[in-house]
Order: sequence, then structure tokens, then C-alpha cells
Amino acid sequence: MRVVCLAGGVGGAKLADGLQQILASGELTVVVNTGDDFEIHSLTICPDHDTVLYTLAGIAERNQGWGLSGETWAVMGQLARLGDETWFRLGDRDLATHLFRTERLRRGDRLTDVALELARSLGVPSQVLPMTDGPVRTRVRTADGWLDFQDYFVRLHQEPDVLEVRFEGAEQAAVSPEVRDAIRSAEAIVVAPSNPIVSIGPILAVPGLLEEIAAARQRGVPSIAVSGIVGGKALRGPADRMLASLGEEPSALGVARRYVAAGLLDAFVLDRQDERLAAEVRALGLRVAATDTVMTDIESRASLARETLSAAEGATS
Ligand code: FO1
Repeated sequence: MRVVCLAGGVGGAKLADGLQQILASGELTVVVNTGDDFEIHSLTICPDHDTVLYTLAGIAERNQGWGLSGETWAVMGQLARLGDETWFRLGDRDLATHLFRTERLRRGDRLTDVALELARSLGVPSQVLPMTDGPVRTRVRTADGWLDFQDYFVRLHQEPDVLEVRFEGAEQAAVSPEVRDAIRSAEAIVVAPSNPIVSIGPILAVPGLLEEIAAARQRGVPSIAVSGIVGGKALRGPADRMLASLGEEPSALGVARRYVAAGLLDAFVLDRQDERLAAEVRALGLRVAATDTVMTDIESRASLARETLSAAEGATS
């Protein structure tokens, strides 16, 4: 079964790993948010892409959620000694990815080509595609004004309330041929339990992408999302506080409403803890499945992936 999964960082990477475990080689394409991408130390960093890539390659750091396992930090240590900025921590081996990518982008390669080459070199049996090749940069407005996403997320530890979000460059972005072909040949579209605003939001903002999904749904391809909000709390990161400060309900229902408003979905997976919201989600016109969505180990990733695909196919009410 060919599956396209829209994903942000950690939550997206875990479900993508579950899908990769249960699908045949080459059947999974992950379309990854690039709104978090940025430049530091003259290097282009693609955090969500790399989190998904490393996870699917089986080399991700498990507890922290980003970077590589068994990482060392000699370069950061020396940069600190030189008085350079070190709030965004790049491990020694992770730096190789950023050097490789930056060099290829400078010689004119597309971000997608770099991604395909990285996945091939790391032996990843899935496609991990940036949502677009053009630069898109998420910015958030706080009480102190507009901030670059990583300034807000990492440097300021997601502490300020987010009052507005924009995806700079999205209007000029385009769906790549690889993303388009993957959606056109998909048999299911899965929206991972990532932040609906700043992880899935930028993907949906790429002109033409929602239209490709709408055309797939017209052909009968189901589109299903998994809620990343459980019991009113984000599994990770600031999605719950962001939904609230943007005037939306910080719950699985709030997530479902957002995706339905975007015209994205046929079905929705919420956690068993949120089963009382199922009727209201169903009233939005979605099929609903309730299951354990918290992925604590490798097996729970595969079992959520299995439940999600069977809910997508309409096996649940
Ligand atoms: N997240 C942090 O909280 N602190 C870091 O120092 C940090 C470094 C980092 C380096 C490479 C990379 O690919 C990701 C990194 N992240 C770090 C994660 C990341 O920036 C965020 O989790 C995502 O952008 C949100 O999805």
C-alpha cells in the first residue's frame, strides 16, 4: 500500500517509523515540513527533515528526539570557547549532514535531490521529501514582535505566547514533481501527530499541495490525521498553548476542526483518553477511531501505524 505521510519533527518521525515498519520497501513517502529550516554558522539546517531521516535510518537519538545517537559535541565546545553562539546545538556527526547539504545547495542542487541522496546513503527504504524546494521560513509574532522560528522554539524555549504565525516564502513555493507524483500514486494519506499549526500548517501552505490531496480524495484515496493533542496536552512541544493563544480549542477536537476547515480529511484518530470527543469529531463529517496514540517504543509506533491505516480504509466507524 503506497502511503504519503505529512510530518513535522519528533511525532511525525515516530509515526513515519511505524509506517515504514509495516509497509513494503519504497511504499512510504514522508513529506516533511521545511518551515523550521534556517541558517546558522553559514550552514542550512533542516531540523524536521533530519529528525525524520535519522529516525527512519535507525540512528536517531531516542530521548532528546532530535540529532544522532551516540553523538559527540567537540565542535560546539570549541565554538563556545571562541565565544560563538551555541544555543542551537549541532553535534559533530550531525554537522556532516549540514556540511553535505549546504555544499550541494550552493552548487545548485535542489533540496529534494539532497534529501534523496541523504536517504540513499543512510539506507532508508522510504522517500523523505522536503515539502518544497523553495525557502519557506516560519515566523511567529509574540508580545515582543516577530521572531524566527528557531529563535522562538530553541533559543527562547517556546516560552512566549504566539499571537500570529506566518510562513514567509510559502506563496512563491511550489509542489515538487516528487511530492506531486507521490500524492498522485498514494493509496492513503496520513497526517502525523505533529503540531497542526507550525509543522503541518507550512506543508498545507505550499500552493497546489492541498489541491493534489483534494484530487486524491476525489479518487477515493482516504486522508486521515492522528491527533498530537491528548487529554488537552501536546505530546511534545507547544501545540496546546499555540492553539489556545491563537483562539482555538487546545484539544483533539480543535485539531480536527482545523484540518476540516482546510478541507484535508476523511478520518481522524484520537486517543482513547479523548473518546468523549468522538461524537463531536464525527459531527464534523469524519470517520473516527480511538486508540492508544502515545508512542513509547518501537512496537507502539507500528501498532499506531496499523490502526491508522485500517481506520483510513474505513474499518472503524
Ligand atoms: N532542539 C532543541 O531544543 N535544542 C537544540 O539545540 C536543537 C538542535 C538541533 C540540531 C539539529 C536538528 O536537526 C534539530 C535540532 N533541534 C534542537 C530540534 C529542532 O530544532 C526542533 O525540535 C524542531 O525544529 C521542531 O520540530
